[in-house]
Amino acid sequence: MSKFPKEFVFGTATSSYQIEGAHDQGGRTPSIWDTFSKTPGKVWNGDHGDMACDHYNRYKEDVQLIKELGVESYRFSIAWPRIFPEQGVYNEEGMNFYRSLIEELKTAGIKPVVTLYHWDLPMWAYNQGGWVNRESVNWFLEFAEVCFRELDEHVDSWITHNEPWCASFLSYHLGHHAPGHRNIEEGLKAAHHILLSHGKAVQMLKTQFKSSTPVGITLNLTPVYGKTQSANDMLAVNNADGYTNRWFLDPIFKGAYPYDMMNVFSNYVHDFSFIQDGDVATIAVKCDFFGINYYNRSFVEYAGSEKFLFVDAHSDYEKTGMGWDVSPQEFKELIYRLRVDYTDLPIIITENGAAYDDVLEADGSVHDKERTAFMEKHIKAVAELEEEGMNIAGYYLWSLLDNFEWAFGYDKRFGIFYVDFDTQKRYWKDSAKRYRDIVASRSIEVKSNSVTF
Ligand code: GBH
Repeated sequence: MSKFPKEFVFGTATSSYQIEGAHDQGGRTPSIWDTFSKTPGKVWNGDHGDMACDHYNRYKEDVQLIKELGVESYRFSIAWPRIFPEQGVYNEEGMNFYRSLIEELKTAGIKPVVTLYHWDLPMWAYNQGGWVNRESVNWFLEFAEVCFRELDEHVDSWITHNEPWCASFLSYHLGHHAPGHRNIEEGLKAAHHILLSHGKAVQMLKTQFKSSTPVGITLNLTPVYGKTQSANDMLAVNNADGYTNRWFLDPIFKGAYPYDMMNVFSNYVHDFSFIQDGDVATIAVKCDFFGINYYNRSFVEYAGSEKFLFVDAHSDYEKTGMGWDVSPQEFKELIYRLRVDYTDLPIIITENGAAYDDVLEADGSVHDKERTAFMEKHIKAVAELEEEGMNIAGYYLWSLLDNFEWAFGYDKRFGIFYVDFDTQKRYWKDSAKRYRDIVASRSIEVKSNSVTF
């Protein structure tokens, strides 16, 4: 049995567009996700976030669920178009929603961890080029400034950005996420401006506001493994690792983009002048913790020089409902590597979880065995990392509620609470009960036979 230390924080996480709904309430204007999800063919079944979990109107009920779950902390994000519905126009009513939410959390004894940007870029910003335009750094700073000014004294930790890889490459290069562009130069520019806005926001919080609230950034990291040990497959591994992990880790922790990837990208992009002198030093600003969202390892192979960098290979691992490899051992290996190659900052697992096809029984129960086992394996891995001195400061389960799973709409359920999207009723899944027990005992004992270490 593994015990968690007193200071270790258990939590659960969500994001604004995925749960809030109320798309036209409180002065909010559309974000790129409103537009993208209403563009035919972009999101499964034509789903969108107009209603989502209606959390904007039901946040009190949801805070009660978090309280009953017994976790110490809740991570959520702020919808930028609620705060600045138009460029330069601050909307107090939007801010009031987050003030009320935070007040409710505090009353329930739950620590708010706030992400500034979890992908809902206002359309007014997109209409001027979005993250591809270097001006986006200033737009973001204006947004960050009012959030810091209004909320800093009530917030436990700030996260500037959630998963810059998704907000840039997946959105502007691969086109799977809003705004759905397919242009590598745009992807690189978006990534750079997002990282730069992170560095500048951290500087602003620390110098202008003289705040001591811990601040960090969250990356999605995917440890990469090759189908074989052949030189070609190892090249694919290096490319995949460079594309998904190092392009973000290196500027943040080493103050330089990885030269090998710069070289690879220069086959596609010929002008890197968007990376200006001094930018990378700003990106490398010292933070107080490092956030990681961990879902799966990736398994790749080389597919010929005409293909882009690498392709996904078939792996015989057990899969989640997303088709992602269940890979807690690789999660541990990722942390070891970060400790050797990158940072000794406290690491917070700001997301970990899994989607499965859940069945709501007539009596209101949901027996989500697989999700429960997934959660146990990963929490056990965290406990072991803790015991090995890896300095993991917290673990946030993704997600509190079934919600709008981006390009997959409502088809994929990540919640530990089941949401009936017709009635908006919430139900405890078995995984939520198990998580409640783990948090209450602050220890993990894995009973299920399917869990092996
Ligand atoms: C997170 O992103 C988001 O922060 C959150 O909003 C979202 O709901 C949640 O995860 C669940 O998806 O094809 O095997 O290479 C997830 C980031 C990045 C995880 C890409 C899976 C690649 C899978 N994802 N990654 S694979």
